[in-house]
Amino acid sequence: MQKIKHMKFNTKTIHGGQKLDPAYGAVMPPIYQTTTYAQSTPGGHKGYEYSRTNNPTRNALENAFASIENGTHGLAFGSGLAAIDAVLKLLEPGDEVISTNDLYGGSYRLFTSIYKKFGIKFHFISMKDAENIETYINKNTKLIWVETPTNPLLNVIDIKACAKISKKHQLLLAVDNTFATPYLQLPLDLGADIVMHSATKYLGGHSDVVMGALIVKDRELADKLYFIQNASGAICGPQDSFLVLRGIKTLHVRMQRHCENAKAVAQYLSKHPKIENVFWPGLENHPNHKIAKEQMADFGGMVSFTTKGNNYKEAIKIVERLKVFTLAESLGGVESLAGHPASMTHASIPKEEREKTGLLDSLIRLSVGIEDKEDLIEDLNQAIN
Ligand code: P1T
Repeated sequence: MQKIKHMKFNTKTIHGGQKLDPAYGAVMPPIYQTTTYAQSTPGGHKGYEYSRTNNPTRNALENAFASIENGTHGLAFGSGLAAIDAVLKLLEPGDEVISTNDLYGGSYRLFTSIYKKFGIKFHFISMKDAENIETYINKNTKLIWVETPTNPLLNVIDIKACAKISKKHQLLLAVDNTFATPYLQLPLDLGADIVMHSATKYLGGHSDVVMGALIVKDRELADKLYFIQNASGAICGPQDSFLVLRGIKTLHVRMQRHCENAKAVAQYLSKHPKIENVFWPGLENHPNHKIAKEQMADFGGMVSFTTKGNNYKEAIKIVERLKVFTLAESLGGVESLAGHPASMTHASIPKEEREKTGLLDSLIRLSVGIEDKEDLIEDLNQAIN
């Protein structure tokens, strides 16, 4: 039995969807490291048959996912890309997808290198103005794929406006909520049908797990996705489920500090004479600052910037000189990371495509951690100067 019915967000991160352990009263769900479950007679079991289909530790996490995103059903996968893959398996050859043109390079690679050859057509478009989506809708369109804020340029897309369009044309709207997390924005409340996460990032929060999540609020859609999850089998293990469940319990306190530190870093970079552009939705000159203010509770922990004159070599030198920030792929952990998207996370997008969206060779992406902000700024200062 769920502890209490109507919880506020911070309470949900700790208790949402959780049941007290009936066996010994363990406060955390046990790690059910088991493949299979004894049956007294064929089909005579306690709700669990085989751990690809269902596992109590994974279920505890999936219930937490559903709770924090205001959904009714959560599903955990072996990676963020496995979660996206499950959504795409809802489609059939001939179907069309309209996607944000600025998105994680691995999502782009999955769309173009795997699903294109199965006859799915993708339109990568700017959604800074959501009305642009309607231009690309035809009778084959089935799915709108939105990442907001986008990786790595931190564009913000109006989810409510996208939902209005998806509902008008009876399309599915999926939102990759990895950068924002439910602490900052709740896409299902804004009208989305599917929320997706690379739980590897802020939900896990400690750079020790690779995992994906889907959350929905419709029974029929949930059943289709559960079928795909079981039939394709890209699940995560019980140990990883436990770790991400533990991570979620501090999501709200971590996010608060990520946002506070990112604000200080973005303000510092904005004033630096060697920096050309700073991308952070909380800056008043951010092109979608107004939408960000409306749909997000704060502006997140990711900050990107370019050097003056789009100087590639200078950007590489900066990331190499950093000492507190670690040069590494990924984001959303407690420690600060820096990346060079053009040669790292977004290298799978052709250069011409990258540059069309503004992803320049001098772009540096920071995942601002929860260290002392003074140390982070001092580190950036020594690396840039
Ligand atoms: O890495 P994985 O858990 O499979 O998640 C893929 C993914 C999906 N969506 C977004 C917005 C992401 O940022 C990612 C993964 N991103 C990185 C590894 C990165 O460094 O940007």
